[in-house]
Amino acid sequence: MLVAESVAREAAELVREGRQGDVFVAATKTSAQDVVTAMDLASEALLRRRLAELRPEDGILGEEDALTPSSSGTWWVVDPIDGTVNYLYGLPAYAVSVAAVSSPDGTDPDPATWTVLAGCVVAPQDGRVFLAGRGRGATLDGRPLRVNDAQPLIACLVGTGFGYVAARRRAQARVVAGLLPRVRDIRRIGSAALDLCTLAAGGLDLYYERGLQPWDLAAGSLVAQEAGAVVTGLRGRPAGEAMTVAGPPGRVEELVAFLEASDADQDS
Ligand code: LIP
Repeated sequence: MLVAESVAREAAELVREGRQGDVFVAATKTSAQDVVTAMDLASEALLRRRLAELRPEDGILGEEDALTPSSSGTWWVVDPIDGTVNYLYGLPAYAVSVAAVSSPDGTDPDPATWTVLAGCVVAPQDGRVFLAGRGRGATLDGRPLRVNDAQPLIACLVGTGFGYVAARRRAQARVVAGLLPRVRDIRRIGSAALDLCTLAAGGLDLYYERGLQPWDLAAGSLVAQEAGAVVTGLRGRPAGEAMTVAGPPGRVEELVAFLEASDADQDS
């Protein structure tokens, strides 16, 4: 936990300072809307450098650079800026996310099989620090976190997000259109890490999203679980790229059932 918090804070300070000036798009990925800024690259370079110094035997899986191998069975899964579009537009909902995970028999880190050991999500704009250790609870700025008690679905504030590719967004629009009349309201924060941490802090009742990458999910999923949330996929599968659903036991099942019936894990 100490290493996760230390390096996440360092990268968050770099990212915060970088927002004082102009922010430019350095590259795009899956579509013209899927942007990378120079600060994404600088933040991940800092995270990789510091983790190599502090934990040289561990591997690193990051959003912007290649997987580095692990000789310890532990990997660091990092998102240098989660919520890059918000960062580009100067909107406050972006975060640095750092998690330590172990994989069975040294296989590469995969949300379907990994065990998240520690996670830290730092919101550079306002300095919030979300921190969790496996079996050690979750905190926001040192204060314990607990998810909201299960509410009837119609009373639930539900977070979600949308992909960068038009075909997926069309399918996601169909799903959210069916859900909206069934819930209190929808919030689209723009950072999966902050969605999961906001759920842990009681700012959302439920969260779901299709298309999360390992680095979007790793730290925030542990913060949510350690705050009492169930974090899962659909059809008995673990949370991952196909679908991630999070919420209190006794309510999350109803959202899972709706998403399964809506084929929300498909792009058709
Ligand atoms: C973002 C996710 C968010 C999703 C966005 C984007 P990025 O990650 O955290 O949940 O809705 O489309 O994928 O690209 O800012 O690291």
